[in-house]
Amino acid sequence: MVNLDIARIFDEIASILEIKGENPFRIRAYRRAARTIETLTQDLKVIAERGGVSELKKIPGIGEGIAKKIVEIAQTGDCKKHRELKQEVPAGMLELLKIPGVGPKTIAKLHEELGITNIEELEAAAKAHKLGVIPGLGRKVEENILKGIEQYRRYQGRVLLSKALPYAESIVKELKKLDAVERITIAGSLRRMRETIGDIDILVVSKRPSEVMDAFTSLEGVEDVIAKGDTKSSIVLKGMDVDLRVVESASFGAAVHYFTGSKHHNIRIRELGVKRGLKINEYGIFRGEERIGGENEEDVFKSVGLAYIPPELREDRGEVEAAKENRIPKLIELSDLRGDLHVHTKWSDGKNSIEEMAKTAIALGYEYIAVADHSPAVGIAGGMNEDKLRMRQQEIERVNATFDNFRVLSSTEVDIKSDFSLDFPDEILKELDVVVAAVHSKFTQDKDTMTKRIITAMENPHVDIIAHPTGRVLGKREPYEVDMERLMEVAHDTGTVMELNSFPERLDLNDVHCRMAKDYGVPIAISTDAHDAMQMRDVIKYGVATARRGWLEAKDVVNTRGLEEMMKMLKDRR
Ligand code: DGT
Ligand code: CA
Ligand code: CA
Repeated sequence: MVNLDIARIFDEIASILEIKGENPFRIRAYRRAARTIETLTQDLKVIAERGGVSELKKIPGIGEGIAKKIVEIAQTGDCKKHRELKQEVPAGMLELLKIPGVGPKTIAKLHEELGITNIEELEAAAKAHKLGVIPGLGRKVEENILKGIEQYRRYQGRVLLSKALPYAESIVKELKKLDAVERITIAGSLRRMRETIGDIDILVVSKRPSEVMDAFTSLEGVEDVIAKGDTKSSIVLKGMDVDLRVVESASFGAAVHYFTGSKHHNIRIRELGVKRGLKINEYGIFRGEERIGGENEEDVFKSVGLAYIPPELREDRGEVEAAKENRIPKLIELSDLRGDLHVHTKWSDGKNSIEEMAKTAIALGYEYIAVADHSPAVGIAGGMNEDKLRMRQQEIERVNATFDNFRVLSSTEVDIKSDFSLDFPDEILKELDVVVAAVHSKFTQDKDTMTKRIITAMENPHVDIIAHPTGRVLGKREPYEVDMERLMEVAHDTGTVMELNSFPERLDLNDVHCRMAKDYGVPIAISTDAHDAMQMRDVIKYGVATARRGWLEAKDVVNTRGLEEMMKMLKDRR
């Protein structure tokens, strides 16, 4: 149980209470606790084990009742209240909560007025225009619900990379402890670092598979064992399906290649094999009946005359052709990064001070960060007014005076307003080291308007970077409509950098857009948008993974440069 799991339990308790129309104060208490826990920098389980209820109660937003539940969850991995509540509402109604734009209040209303208890009933009612007449809902809501259902179905069964990766890594760590495990690796879409993952695939070499399978199916947190055999077992863990395959040593490389996929990539490789009279499958590389290779993954590529292709590129998007002609890029790595050009501090909605963010950045080996606190229009995010901005400048200077080889750059994430204007005047923007501009409102403007809105920002000579250029939030908000090719043209012409926001639910630009940027010669800033120091450390790997999937090399990314060269790239307007 990690903090996020505990927060999820309290959120679900709050939602069920809300569906049932219970006391709003209790509901709010659970929600507040969930928000607190989500952003907590220490491990709740550790606190609960060390200090019990009394220490937990010291955390703001956590009262006696909730503290007790945290102790219960820490000790038993389960919460009785949560389990009981879940039995009081139909499972289908709880599933409705996962539809973007449908909250507990709406669910309660839909149930009361129309007796709706699941997605199918909701969809039918919306299509028959029965929701429009319910007070407080209306036609617009009806439309949004239908869109939400469609979106939910598209993501159904898939989880974010950032959810799957830590669990997969901990499974690998556990199984590695077994003597029976000779080699082990993650495969599938997770190894390719796709932004969402259908199921986790793990491969093991062992001469004693039943021992491995026993350990696998009895891992802590296993919710269900779907299949258990000597070569393959499947479990459900934290709501995710996990497949484990045990193969023999001589097949390992071939199996890793096969189960890493993608399927389309595999088909291309197999076809190349056929042309050379080879049979390539998950057991090895064969000429007739004879196995001629397959112990290591490299064998597969060599056997068909290709250079090694990194997993992130294996989507049949031209990587086979590139490998044939020795044009596989030298993909960017985490260690290439020398700074972060988009972080928040306490001066807007961040949790850490400038100094704390700087020290963490130094520990990461960075040479600079740009503190890009929000502008006034983003009120809910504690946007700074001009006075606050000036006060912050003094603190930046004070902090910078304490460092020799590190620089805090003063920056803002200035809002691009729906009337195309920027939320700070030019006189303010020109004083800042770095200006990051982004859209935070009116996501529904039409494509031409939105494109023009962002282009207008790019044309402002003070704007250096466009943050999260499509505004998407995976599974929650679709990207707004925008002409990406046009944006790339203008970014190129104006010398504007495009951000790759590393937040796992954003990854915006996405992999395909990154590659488009490279084709247009538009540099990318891989930034975290971190709201605390831990995030700055933890989410950057998802940005780098997406950049790799977008074929980016270190030279395509501005923040692989040292301070001076990076600033020169930002300021060199064409
Ligand atoms: P996911 O789990 O939906 O995120 O995506 P993957 O790519 O992990 O797909 P999965 O788990 O169904 O299968 C793992 C890999 O196994 C897949 O990437 C390629 C390989 N594979 C599965 N089925 C086939 C197939 O019918 N033909 C070929 N050539 N490869 C397959
Ligand atoms: Ca998979
Ligand atoms: Ca699978």
